[in-house]
Amino acid sequence: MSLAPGYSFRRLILVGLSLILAGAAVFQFRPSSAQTTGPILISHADSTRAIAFDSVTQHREPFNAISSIRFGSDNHVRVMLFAMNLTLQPGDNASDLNVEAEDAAHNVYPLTVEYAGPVPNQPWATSLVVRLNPGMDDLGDVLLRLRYKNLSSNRVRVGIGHLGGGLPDDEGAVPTPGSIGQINSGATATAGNLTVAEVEKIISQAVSAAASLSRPVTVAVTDREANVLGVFVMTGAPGTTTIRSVGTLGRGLEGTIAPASLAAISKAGTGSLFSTTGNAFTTRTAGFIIQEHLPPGIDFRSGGPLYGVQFSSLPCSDIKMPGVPLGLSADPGGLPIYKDGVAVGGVGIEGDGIYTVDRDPRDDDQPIEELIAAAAVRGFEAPPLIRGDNILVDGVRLPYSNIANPPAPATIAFGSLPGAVLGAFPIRAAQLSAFVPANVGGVSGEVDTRFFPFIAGVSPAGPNLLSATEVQTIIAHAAQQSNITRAAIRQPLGSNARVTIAVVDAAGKVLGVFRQQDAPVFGFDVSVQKARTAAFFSNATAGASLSSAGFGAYVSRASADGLALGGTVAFSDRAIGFLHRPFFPDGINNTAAGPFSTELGEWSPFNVGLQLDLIKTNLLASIGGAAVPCTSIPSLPNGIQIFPGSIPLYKNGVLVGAIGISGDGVDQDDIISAAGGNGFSPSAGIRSDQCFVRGVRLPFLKFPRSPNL
Ligand SMILES: [Ca+2]
Ligand SMILES: [Ca+2]
Repeated sequence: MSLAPGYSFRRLILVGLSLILAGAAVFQFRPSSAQTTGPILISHADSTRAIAFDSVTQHREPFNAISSIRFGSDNHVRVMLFAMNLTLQPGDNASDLNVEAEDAAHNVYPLTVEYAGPVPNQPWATSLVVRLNPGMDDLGDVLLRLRYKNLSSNRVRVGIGHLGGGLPDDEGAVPTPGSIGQINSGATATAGNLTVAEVEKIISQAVSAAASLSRPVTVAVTDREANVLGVFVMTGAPGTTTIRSVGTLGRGLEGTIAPASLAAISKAGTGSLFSTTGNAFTTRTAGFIIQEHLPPGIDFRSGGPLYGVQFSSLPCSDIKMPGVPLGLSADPGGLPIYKDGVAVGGVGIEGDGIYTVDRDPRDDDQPIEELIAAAAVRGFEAPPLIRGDNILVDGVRLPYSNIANPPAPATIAFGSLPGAVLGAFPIRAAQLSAFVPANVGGVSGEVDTRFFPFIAGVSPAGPNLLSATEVQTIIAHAAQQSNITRAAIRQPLGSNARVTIAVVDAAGKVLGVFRQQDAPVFGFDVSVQKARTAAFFSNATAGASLSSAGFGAYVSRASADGLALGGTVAFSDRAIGFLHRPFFPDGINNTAAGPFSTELGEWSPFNVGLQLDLIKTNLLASIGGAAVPCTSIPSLPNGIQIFPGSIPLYKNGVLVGAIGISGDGVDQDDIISAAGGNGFSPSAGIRSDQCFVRGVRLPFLKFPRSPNL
């Protein structure tokens, strides 16, 4: 290996980028072309410590000035730093930049800048490779300053030899994450930054493409958190769509007729809620990961990792408000919207009269709705690196969109488009975010103030309640584990997971929710669903609650499989999901369904079994405008979830609640659940993996191999 110029800079830059983006959920920063203010060296969100790592080994600080291994023509160590507000004038290059380090004794070390270049897809950020001075021994913290001509940056802190010591921060020094302070503006932050003009442009591009194809459709645009920013109905567009996949017509939601506008909103919202600066997913991606096999159609493979996610962020939810009308969508034709590499919303197209799931990922079908959605997002595309088709799950490449070359007819002016804006959904800009910045356990993130500060549980009554301090500890431990867990669904490779962490008490009351910076928003609702599912099924009242709510048939089926649902078993969501598949064991063809699932003959993603049956009545009522919880069971107000990422919590052998995690791969969600629940775990003897159903051991948790960064 040699440190030739350009050595893997792109990969290194992208590793650093993921760190920068810890502070970049809400911002818009445009460097001026004529630079008059100094550059800004980027720090972590909660300190003046630099975002920095060894440019060869990618190790983080502390750094030694001299490498024990000779990678190139010398053994000096190079460190990668990042700057904002730095625009080199034509003809200038790295040699016009200087970095100096000052130690505790006020010795100043000039450092050579060997490389300066833009960060891919982040034109506001510059990456720098700086060669350390061999005279820098075990100094502890030094303060680094960047100079460009007569302009000087802030100073950031880096540990040489060891962390700590060094000079105090400069007077007035503040953290400088990729945000210029707007990250701290709290309640004034918006859910992405789409403007009215941009919403109109996206709709115009969609409608112009649809008109050129003579296919009138309904177009919806949503912001980062799935607030509707406008719905446009073309003249002649079908007013309704029919929910239909495999399975028996009339069962579950199969055959249900829904307004096309609500389908379009659900598709746009899915693009919004699934996508981040680290991954861009579409409704086609969603359809791939919710079916009875992964990949769909491949026998003897277990179900999709997000099996059941379609029934989350529902309009009846008490957590994600507003929800998406039909839940998350798997009907191709919903794409995320990006600006400068940042996820800012989604667009959804409905117009073919069917709301479905792609059952065959092999045929490269190009549905009209997906063609039009791809035309809509021209100029707002997701960065190629983070698209679903650059993300592999268990070695399987996820789909993104089947449209490589969207139609691009001349764009008709918004005011001349054939059709009208739907009165209920006028055009508007990105809405206020439901989240405000917060830091838990040293980890940056966001909270909904309804669920922060964290509170104590109220169930079960008695001495074993979770205290607010314990909830804080549990969530902090989970966040700290997530920060060191290698992400499954984020680019660049080597990023850490970003998840939402929820803790509930034994009756499903939310005690706290913390969303890591840039965690996908769908996990907000799902993390609570997962926690409530573990608490509910592990509770002594589970069977009785289901029976009294009219779902006794499922209790009987569980009983026939030897499961009493009476509080003697600690059920993780991985276990409940395993019992809620149309095959038992999961994915094994020619077997009977699990006790909570529809049998395969009438099964579909719209007729899954208990999960849907619990919510069906109230979901349909809420789509019609009723203000009702998703189920009639008080401890399950936003329904249950049936893919992994939660465990029940115990004190002194008493069930006190559960923790739920959502946002990355499900094995990652499991290990983060376990870390959060450490000290409150069920005793080994009552875990679900001590149970056998039809001779098969149930799972409890599954961790990723070599999980940590
Ligand atoms: Ca459709
Ligand atoms: Ca297909």
